[in-house]
Amino acid sequence: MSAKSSLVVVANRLPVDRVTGPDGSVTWRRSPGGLVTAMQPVLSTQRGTWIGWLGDTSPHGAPAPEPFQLEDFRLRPVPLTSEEVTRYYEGFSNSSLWPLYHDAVEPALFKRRWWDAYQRVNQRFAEAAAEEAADGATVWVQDYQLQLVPDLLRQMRPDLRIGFFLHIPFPPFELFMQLPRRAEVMRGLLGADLVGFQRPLGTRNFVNLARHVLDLKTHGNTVLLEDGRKVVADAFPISIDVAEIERLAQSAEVQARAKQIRTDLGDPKTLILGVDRLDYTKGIERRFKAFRELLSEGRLSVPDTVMVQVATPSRERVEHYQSLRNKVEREVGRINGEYGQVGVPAVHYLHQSYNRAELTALYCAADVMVVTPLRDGMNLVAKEYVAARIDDRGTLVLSEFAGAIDELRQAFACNPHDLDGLKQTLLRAVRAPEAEVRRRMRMMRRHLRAHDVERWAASFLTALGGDNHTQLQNSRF
Ligand code: GDG
Repeated sequence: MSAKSSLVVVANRLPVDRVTGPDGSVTWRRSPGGLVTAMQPVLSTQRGTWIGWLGDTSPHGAPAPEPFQLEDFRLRPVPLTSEEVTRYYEGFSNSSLWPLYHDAVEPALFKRRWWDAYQRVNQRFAEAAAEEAADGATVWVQDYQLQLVPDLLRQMRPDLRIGFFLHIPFPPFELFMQLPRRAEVMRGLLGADLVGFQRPLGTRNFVNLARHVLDLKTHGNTVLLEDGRKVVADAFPISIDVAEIERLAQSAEVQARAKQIRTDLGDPKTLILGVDRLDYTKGIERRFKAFRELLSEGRLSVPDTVMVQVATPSRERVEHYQSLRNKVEREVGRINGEYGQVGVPAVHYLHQSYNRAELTALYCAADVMVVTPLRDGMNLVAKEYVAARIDDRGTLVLSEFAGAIDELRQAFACNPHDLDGLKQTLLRAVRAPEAEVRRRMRMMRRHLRAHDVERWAASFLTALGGDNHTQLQNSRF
């Protein structure tokens, strides 16, 4: 066995984007993202390895691409066939687990062959981790696509410290019990020493389910397994690279671009912004409906107020996402048809991906940011918007169903299911007096600066590795 790294990160995707040269040659560039930024310092000091999929497909039985070095990282690709992408990724992960874990806002679909692929692919990731990890190493497994990895890995390598972090909500008993393979999923997660969630609610749901699905003893946040091993569950709210966003927001280019965006929009009094992956959990339709009703009642009007909605393309081969796109685009057409003017649409809808600088310029240009998910693990967009507001201006309308609401207490909180309430909140955010706007934004920025993504990673790894942690567990029984 080639035991190498004292820290291994296992995630569905490697943190790289494919770059195709003019001659057709393929190279890889580090993709921007909070997780990779947070992990970089620890990975580089600990000869770390990141295991994940490159995002392409390989023919069945083809040899796995060789591990490679990218900047400070060692990357170990895990190959997937196109059938596995369909069944493991688009199927079980994104058509069964994703909707079920998000309050079943769309019905979760289950197919037995999806589960078989999910198991097979989780086994492959676990084997790769077992090969890469040094004796007694720490392995940190990420997210819902890989919930079986902790236990599979523990069976192969009982010497490892294994952590798992779930980026999305962990559902309550009533929903989780629908999962045909609920016991296997719980067993998979319980292979970890530490299971992390975004919110305390996820922790509570998990500990409850360990009791009810597997009949295990629990004490506070700790689950006691039959063999005496203890698993701790806890909340570790994820964050963003605050310094990086502030640096972008301070740059002359981004500031000039923010001005230009407002000019291009006809210098509206109020620019309302939404930025989301085009996903049915994000409540995009709810906010359009609220905006349309406010326009129809004359409480907002074009061209004084315009809305920009970035809807980044996502999971386009999954059926729920295709029908969502149709519904959203029909609604945009309806709003613009009824309330737009020549040269001034009411909603500027952008079904495209942008670079970080352009996103930051949009955050800086906005007066009101609307983040209205029906359920969301955290929502980093809300945090990025706050970090970008180095001028202490701009208001944030934030759903009570996003994990971020626990920390961004000065946002204008809304229940996106309550349309009248959402309209009221949106109006309050549009009309908030400047002194109040600044006070709210200042407090949220202060919180974020003290709680960035580096701190998140450090607190998880400390909890996973620290002796204190083990002592704490032992003292509870
Ligand atoms: C999952 C959980 C949890 C968006 N459009 C573009 C772009 N983005 C970036 C945003 C932000 C990220 O994507 C989206 O993060 P969110 O947190 O908002 O949502 P999910 O993708 O659903 O993430 C979520 C998160 O994991 C982390 O744990 O917060 O609850 O669902 O960073 O800026 N980035 C670029 N171009 C775009 O067009 N470059």
